[in-house]
Amino acid sequence: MGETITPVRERWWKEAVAYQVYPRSFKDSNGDGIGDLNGVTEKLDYLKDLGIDLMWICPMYRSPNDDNGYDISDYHAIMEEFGTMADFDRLLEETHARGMRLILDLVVNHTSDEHPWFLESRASKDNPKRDWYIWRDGKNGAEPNNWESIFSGSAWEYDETTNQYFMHLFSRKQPDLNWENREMRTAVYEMMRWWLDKGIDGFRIDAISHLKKEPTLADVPNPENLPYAPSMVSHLNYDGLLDYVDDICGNVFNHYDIVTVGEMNGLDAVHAEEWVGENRGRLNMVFQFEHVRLWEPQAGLRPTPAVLKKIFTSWQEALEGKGWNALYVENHDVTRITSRWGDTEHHWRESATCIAAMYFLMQGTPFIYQGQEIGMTNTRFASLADFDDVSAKNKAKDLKRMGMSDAEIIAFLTRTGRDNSRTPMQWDSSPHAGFSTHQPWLKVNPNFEMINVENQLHDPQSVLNFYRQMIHLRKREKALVYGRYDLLLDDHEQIYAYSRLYGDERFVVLCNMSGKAAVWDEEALTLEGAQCVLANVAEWEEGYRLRAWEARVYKFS
Ligand code: TEU
Ligand code: CA
Repeated sequence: MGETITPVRERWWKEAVAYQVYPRSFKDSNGDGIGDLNGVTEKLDYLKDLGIDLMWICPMYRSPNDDNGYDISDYHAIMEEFGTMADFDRLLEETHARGMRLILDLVVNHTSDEHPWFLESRASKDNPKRDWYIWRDGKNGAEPNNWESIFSGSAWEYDETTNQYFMHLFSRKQPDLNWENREMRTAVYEMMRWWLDKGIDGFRIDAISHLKKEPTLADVPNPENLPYAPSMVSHLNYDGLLDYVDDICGNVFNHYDIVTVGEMNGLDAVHAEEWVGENRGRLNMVFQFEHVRLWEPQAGLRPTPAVLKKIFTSWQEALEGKGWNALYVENHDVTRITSRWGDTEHHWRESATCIAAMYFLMQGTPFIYQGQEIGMTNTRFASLADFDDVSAKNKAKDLKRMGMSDAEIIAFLTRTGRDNSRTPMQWDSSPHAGFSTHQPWLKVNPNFEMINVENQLHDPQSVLNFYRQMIHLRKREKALVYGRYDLLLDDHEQIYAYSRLYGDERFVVLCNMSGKAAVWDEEALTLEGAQCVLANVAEWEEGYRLRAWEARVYKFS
């Protein structure tokens, strides 16, 4: 303690609390069972009241919907099911009218195969847009190389018209753009400016780690020995990627007062500063993946506090005084955090709020994914037909081919599937959880009568009210925004504890990440002179003891 702290520059987006909306599942305003933009506008007061300053909305562009909007066929139009451009303009205006900001999802690793650029590109080998995508001849009558798509199967699709294959790292309806092509980049930059000139406040940049491909497109060695898809090794965070990022920033981002967050799978804390260092002039934050580990074999197992401490602390320390980052535990691609790390059976409320305090009060801009603030959980899938996600459907086919039974496949996808976080938002206990008046596009989680916004709004002990209190605490206390992070009780097997130090102020966050009571020694961490400013258990006891999944925040002054 008492060391000098490097001052970090104060910025609105560092003080902001962010919220991610998955529009298809947030709120249906016109009774067709599909969430839409007017539904989001309807709920802006709810978000404002929760304390949200910044909203990231997942793709709402024109799309054939193979990957729920991440396959864009027109960057300048709104998906019909979501509404119109006028609806979007009103959403933006109403967001700004409430003093909140809105960022869009920028999906430029690929387009839809129905995008006019791709239709032209596939038309002939000498089409001017041929080189906007990645085309290759087959090798010995098969795919150009052994890369696998992240959504199963080969990363190449054969196209009869010109007897060549095109690359798709995601679904076969998501052909990858060729970032080596300058004309393509120029067109993409124009599109970005078009939205920024409309007045949006920034972008979350989708799948940015994949923009740069290994130039020789060589086979990946020994794919069967890799813990996950070989594709990820050869085209994830490849050398030269930062040159593309510099080009995007130089041509577009740096000319606007905006916030940018890159989805950066494959980045570790050691290299984080290259991406978000304040002096680098690149991105403001990244969504790193180290704590998510969705695609690793152990997916579904609860990580130990030791592992969480190691990962989070490495990121906090690497960026202290140098750069900023996004904090998150959920999004539309991962399972629900209380199901994944917590204990929905015995300590649902406590574990949901304990995990919240753990990640939210570190240094960085916290993001909340819709429904996380009420402790939504993974759902139940009765049959394979209950899955909607293209990656789940492809995976199911693969597993079936490998000889797995339907029951085994359902169990696997229940544990790992992205549909878990895409079930409709649970607003109240009326039919369809108040999401819609119509049967929703994806089944509502059967626990909606217990877990919903309405039940929690007026219950002071609810997960929702814990989030609200925590958000308002962070807004009051600059130390919780800018203060330095230090890990405490490093070797404790149950408790994740850390402090935030800012000038003379010090906060201590204590989270028992286990289902058993935990004690610690006063010599290791004293609370003398401190005041409890937040707790997830009403009648908390004084002393050096935390109950199962208990979280407390103390202020020293
Ligand atoms: O996800 C991208 C994504 O998950 C990869 O960056 C990741 O590296 C990979 O899945 C495997 O590790 C984004 C969106 O969040 C997701 O919903 C989309 O399906 C995907 O891009 C394609 O646009
Ligand atoms: Ca609708």
